[in-house]
Amino acid sequence: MRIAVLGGDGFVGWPTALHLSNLGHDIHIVDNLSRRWIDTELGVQSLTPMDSIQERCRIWQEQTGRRIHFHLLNLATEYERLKAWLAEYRPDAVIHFAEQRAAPYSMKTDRHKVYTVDNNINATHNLLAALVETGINAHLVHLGTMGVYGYSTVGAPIPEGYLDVSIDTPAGPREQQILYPTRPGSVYHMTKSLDQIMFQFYAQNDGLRITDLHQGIVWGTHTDQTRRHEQLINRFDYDGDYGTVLNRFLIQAAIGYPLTVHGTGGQTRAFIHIQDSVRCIELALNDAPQAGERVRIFNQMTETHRVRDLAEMIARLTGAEVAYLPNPRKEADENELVVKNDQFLALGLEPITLAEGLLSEVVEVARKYAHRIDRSRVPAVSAWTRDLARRIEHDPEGNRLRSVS
Ligand code: USQ
Repeated sequence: MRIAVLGGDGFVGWPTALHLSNLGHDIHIVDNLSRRWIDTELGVQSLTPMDSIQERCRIWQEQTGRRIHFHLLNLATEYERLKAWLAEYRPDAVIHFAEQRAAPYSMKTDRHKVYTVDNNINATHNLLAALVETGINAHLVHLGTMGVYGYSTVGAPIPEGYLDVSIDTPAGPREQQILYPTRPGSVYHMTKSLDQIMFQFYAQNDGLRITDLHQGIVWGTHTDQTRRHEQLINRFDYDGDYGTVLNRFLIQAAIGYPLTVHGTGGQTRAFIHIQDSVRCIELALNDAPQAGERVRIFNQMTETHRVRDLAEMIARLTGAEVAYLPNPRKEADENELVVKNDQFLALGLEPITLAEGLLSEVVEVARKYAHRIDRSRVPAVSAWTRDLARRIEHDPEGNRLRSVS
């Protein structure tokens, strides 16, 4: 297949491009390199040293003989170029990762909220309009998030996208399936909730073939392909805005930094290893809906964990100290979370779970590149409201946070 990987320079996009190229697909990365620019804005860098996207593609070709093409294009602002690109390259499938993906970044200031909405909503809508206009009938696979559901199960497992409801009508109860009601917890998660509505409309109105993957928190850094060469290494975010919880705990353990649990750590979240993430995308690509079908939704996660249990497990493994900090986010202190993921299991996914070996691999990567870590960028300083911001005064090492925010 000819596959466009939009956002193919990012944390999941890059290993996905390699995984699919390795399977023999013709891969075209389309990216505006905004994630690299955000690193510059924030004054942080990936823990792992990343080469330019062109250099990464060159090394991949040298290693495997397979070519990955790169196209510099901004989906959100260059609609005509996007349309022309699709008309010229006519991909069979489009994988859409090209969105600002960090909840804390989306909540930093009003400017970051506006940027996240402008970028994510325009990117998705431009893509949908351009797919209709060019009539190329490509299967669109979108990286959504488990966060569209909110994180409360109200006692029942979270289904894969659609909820069975019974509505009282004058003629008696009527059964229906509706999109699971969204309950985003950040501006970023809100954009993914809005994406769902756009997908529903374009599938119903124009017969676009769309799969939406509601992914949990990705952990790990290497996949089989990124391990092949030092310069194919994946990015690894450790900072308070882009670093995600399990990977952050692992690097914190590696550098002797207290594990930064927000609040009581009673938050339960869904997780998936990066290797499973790329495998799920392959499985979803091979299971495309037909034109006229509703959006196919998968829960792309393999297990759920409570934040404090993860911290305590890593503390046991590594001897790290655990710090319980005021939570900068507005979120439930404690929640139960049960999630269905039957569809990927039925397609043959064999989940990688939190095995000690894979956890230690991340700690080893972190130790190797520890000299690249700026400790002052480890604390999470983006607060969801002004009131919460007032509570975030010191980092776990006792330094005043205002000096680094
Ligand atoms: N947390 C800590 N300590 C930290 C960092 C986070 O206790 O140092 C807590 C947070 O307060 C939150 C939980 O861990 O309760 C998860 O935070 P996170 O930063 O790991 O994940 P999140 O902000 O939800 O976002 C990440 C990805 C996003 C993806 C989402 C999937 O950045 O792109 O959509 O995970 S999900 O969480 O299932 O919605």
